[in-house]
Amino acid sequence: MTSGHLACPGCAAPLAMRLVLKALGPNTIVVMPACCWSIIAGPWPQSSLKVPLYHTAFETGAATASGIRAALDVRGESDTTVMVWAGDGGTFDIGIQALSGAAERNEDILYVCYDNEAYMNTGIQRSSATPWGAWTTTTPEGHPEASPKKDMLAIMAAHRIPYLATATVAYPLDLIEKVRKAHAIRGTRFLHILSPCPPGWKYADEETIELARMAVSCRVFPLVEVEGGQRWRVTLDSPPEPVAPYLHKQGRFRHLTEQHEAYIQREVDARWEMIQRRVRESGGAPSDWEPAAGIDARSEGSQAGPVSQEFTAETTEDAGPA
Ligand SMILES: Cc1ncc(C[n+]2csc(CCOP(=O)(O)OP(=O)(O)O)c2C)c(N)n1
Ligand code: SF4
Ligand SMILES: [Mg+2]
Repeated sequence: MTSGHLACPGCAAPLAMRLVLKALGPNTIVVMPACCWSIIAGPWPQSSLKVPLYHTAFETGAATASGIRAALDVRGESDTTVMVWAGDGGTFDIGIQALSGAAERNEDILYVCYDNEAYMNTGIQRSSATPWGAWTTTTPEGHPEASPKKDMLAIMAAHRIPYLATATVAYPLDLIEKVRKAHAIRGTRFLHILSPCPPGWKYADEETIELARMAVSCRVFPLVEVEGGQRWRVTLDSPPEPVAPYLHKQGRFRHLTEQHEAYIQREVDARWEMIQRRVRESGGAPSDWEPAAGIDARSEGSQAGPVSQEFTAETTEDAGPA
């Protein structure tokens, strides 16, 4: 990736791409459904990406990548990485059918979702990755997001793909290490990168890295990896910070009351406990980690129920300090 991209100032998404490509190297083909990055790359031939970039329809990221993979295999080019680079809308919502199909077939692709928690390219509409209580243009003040963020990690783990992980731009070494692991594995690999967006989340441009760091430290976005759908590991842990300061930094949450914040804190704590349970069930941090041998590297996984509650009057009344 070169300079000259077209992202807004402070956008985390170009940094995420630069780190991922640094770890993957030039023998990479990028498949990109419609998203902010379709614009960020810039128009050909001035694209800021110096690897082949295939712009594709919104719902077809994983299907297009599967086809390119098959064509490369016919040509004997098995070393080329085929990477889908999609937003949360293109992954959690409209692209999930193609993604689920590819994961179930264990296609030999790397799927990266950079998650800015809304449809940013078209003007900040909510997606199923938008967190509960957040403002967007389709969940305006008075009617904030009423569903919990879809648990994509659990959904992908249930597909028992060889490798999946969460990462964010505030921890570049953790991110690069995960991409390297994914690169060494064949089969479907999924990387979920939290990607703060200043205009969408409504914060100052220079606070992107700090917000990404806070999302991890308050456990809104834990850094984990899952091997074979079964072996869960937290890759970065520290004493938890409260969620409220993270919320207060973002204009999209400014309408929330203390009760709402307390409710979000309880949801975050409950999800963290679910992740801890999975880590314990899978025997804790695997010390004998080895790249999976190949596309048959599947194993049985465990499943847990989602954590959810409607944004209702009852929620507001019930909510209180945990
Ligand atoms: C089938 C279809 N519906 C709608 C659109 C319009 N569209 C283009 S980008 C986009 C938003 C993508 O959101 P997301 O995947 O989260 O990526 P972001 O823009 O946030 O980076 C939408 C709705 C489209 N291109 N194709
Ligand atoms: S709208 Fe957000 S995600 Fe899109 S380019 Fe701007 S800062 Fe990045
Ligand atoms: Mg998005």
